[in-house]
Amino acid sequence: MDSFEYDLVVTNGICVTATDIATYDVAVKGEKIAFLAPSGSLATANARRIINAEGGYVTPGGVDCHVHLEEPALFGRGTSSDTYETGTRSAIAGGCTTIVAFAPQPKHQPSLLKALEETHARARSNSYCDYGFHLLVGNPGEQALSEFETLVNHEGVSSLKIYMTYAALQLRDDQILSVLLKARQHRIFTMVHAENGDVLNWLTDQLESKKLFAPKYHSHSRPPVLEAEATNRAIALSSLISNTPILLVHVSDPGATRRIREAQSAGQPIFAETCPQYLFLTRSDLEKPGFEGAKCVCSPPPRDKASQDVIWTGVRNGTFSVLSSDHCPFNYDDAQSGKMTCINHEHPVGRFKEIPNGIPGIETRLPLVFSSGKLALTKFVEVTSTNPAKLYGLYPAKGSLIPGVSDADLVVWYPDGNLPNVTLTNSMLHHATDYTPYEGRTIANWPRYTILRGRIIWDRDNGGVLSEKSFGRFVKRGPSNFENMWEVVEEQGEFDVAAL
Ligand code: DUC
Ligand code: ZN
Ligand code: ZN
Repeated sequence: MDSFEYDLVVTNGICVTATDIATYDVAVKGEKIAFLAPSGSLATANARRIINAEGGYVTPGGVDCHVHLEEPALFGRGTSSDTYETGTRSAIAGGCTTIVAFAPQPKHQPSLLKALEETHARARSNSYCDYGFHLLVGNPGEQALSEFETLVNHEGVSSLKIYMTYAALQLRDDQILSVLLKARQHRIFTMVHAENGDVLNWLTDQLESKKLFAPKYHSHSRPPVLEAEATNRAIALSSLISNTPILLVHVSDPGATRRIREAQSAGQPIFAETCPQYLFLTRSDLEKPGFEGAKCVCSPPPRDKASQDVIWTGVRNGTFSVLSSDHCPFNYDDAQSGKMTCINHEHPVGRFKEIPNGIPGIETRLPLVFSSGKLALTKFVEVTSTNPAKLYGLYPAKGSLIPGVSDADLVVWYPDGNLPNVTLTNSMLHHATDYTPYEGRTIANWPRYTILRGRIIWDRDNGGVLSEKSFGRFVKRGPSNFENMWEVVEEQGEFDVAAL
């Protein structure tokens, strides 16, 4: 028995939640926030450890609910370059304390539970941060649909993702309807990758017939209308199944954004996510000479500056509830399993259709957005921590600073102006990927400390990563508790085809 009153105190910080900014000291007992006290009142408390925030902001730990780690090669021939170990190490160095990653079900695998078990095996004892899984449904056959109940009631998996593109994953509209119907019955939240796969395959063939293979043609194969069409279709399918809640992931296009806003204004349970690549990159990054543009090949592709502005507005006005990383990394200079697998004698600047889709960003998400100064800090916390926690059934243990209730997951930032501007280089980052698309950007702030369940796991000035890869825990998630989503569904009643 030791005689400390608190395990940790953070004194002299400015606490920010999704609703409030105020100076408080934070007292931690065990893994939970014990209470918030008047600023400075705990500066000499009897605590095992006291952190002086020196006037810096203190935010809830980041919650990133769109992360791909160790996924088998679903996009072309590549293999994701981050394992659970390296991806979550990168997460905590960037202030993220909880992720929800994907458990992919390949088309040849009839069982979702099997896919889940295999993903558990990859993550177990290999995660620096807390984690959960979304099922990535590639084969919604009878067996998979019959397992929804077990997923949500026994496995703590309350969300899934479906794709409207990629041969390996694309679902037909009738399959999407079957998934939405089962998801509605079991209160599972469905994420949708909305791009029209058939149209983009046709456009790709057109480009290839003209010998247009370079990375920049990736964006020609996926023009904005293709995202807007699929978004509209996903919204229509959701409304057909008595307004089953869906979330459009990684939205990049103003047309899609307008359609989402319209559906939301009509009272439909349509939610949306965007990502840093649609706020900080543009099409010109894809158009860099030679193969360089491959570093920014992700889907949908980064758009133009005017689209970026619309997406920023959508984050501010609530069209987008969440801002996730969509961390999906592939090494650049790697002809075995990275971006360069598509380069050969016939295609010296590569072949865009074979470039693995995805970019790294789990560590840079919070620093880029926090430093941009483009969001009120309460909005920053809302879209990067609180809303993802609510949408994916992690709240209020995650995503807030509620005494006695919330886990002591915190980020302590440098006091404004105290950190000389950081020039971002890949060598600073903790992932296992050989580049960052944000190389050379100037960043004004960075997480100084990251704290997970009361333990300091990242101290930028004294040792960097301080924890072990076994400290992260699997979190069983309940149903979404965002804006009474499922109560509203309850009131609407179950789907009845005869009522259509
Ligand atoms: N979709 C994702 O969600 N991540 C990476 C690539 C993709 O198409
Ligand atoms: Zn996607
Ligand atoms: Zn993704």
